Amino acid sequence: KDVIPPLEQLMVEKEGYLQKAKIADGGKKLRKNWSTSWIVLSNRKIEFYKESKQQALPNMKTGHKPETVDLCGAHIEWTKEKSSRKNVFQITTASGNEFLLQSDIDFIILDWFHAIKNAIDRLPKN
Ligand code: I3P
Repeated sequence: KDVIPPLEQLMVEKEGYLQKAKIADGGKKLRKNWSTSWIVLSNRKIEFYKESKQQALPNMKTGHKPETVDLCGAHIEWTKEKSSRKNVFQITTASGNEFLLQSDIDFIILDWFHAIKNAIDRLPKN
């Protein structure tokens, strides 16, 4: 039987594992806690899952929503000050949420940086 993918999935631009730490929520600093996250980038948002989206589907059915980052009005920049790790960039949302993303593998983090930056640059700033 043919499975019709949800419309949202047709717009997925990139997905994969990165190290993630949320360091602020609505401008309020959080204790840094790195964890592996499955990152799904689409036109105007990023979703963070604990495991791949396919594996996460049963959870979604029971109403567990992934953490979502609205890229409208967001900023992305490399940072050396916010972590002792290499290859770290920060995404800051219009609502004041701050996320660090990291990979030890140079080309992987570079691909992600450019994909997210391109998505942000295509969006209106508010
Ligand atoms: C933090 C943990 C983080 C580290 C952070 C520590 O300690 O070791 O991995 O960030 O450094 O405070 P804890 O687990 O006790 O909260 P990096 O790995 O990014 O350096 P920081 O305080 O300099 O941010």
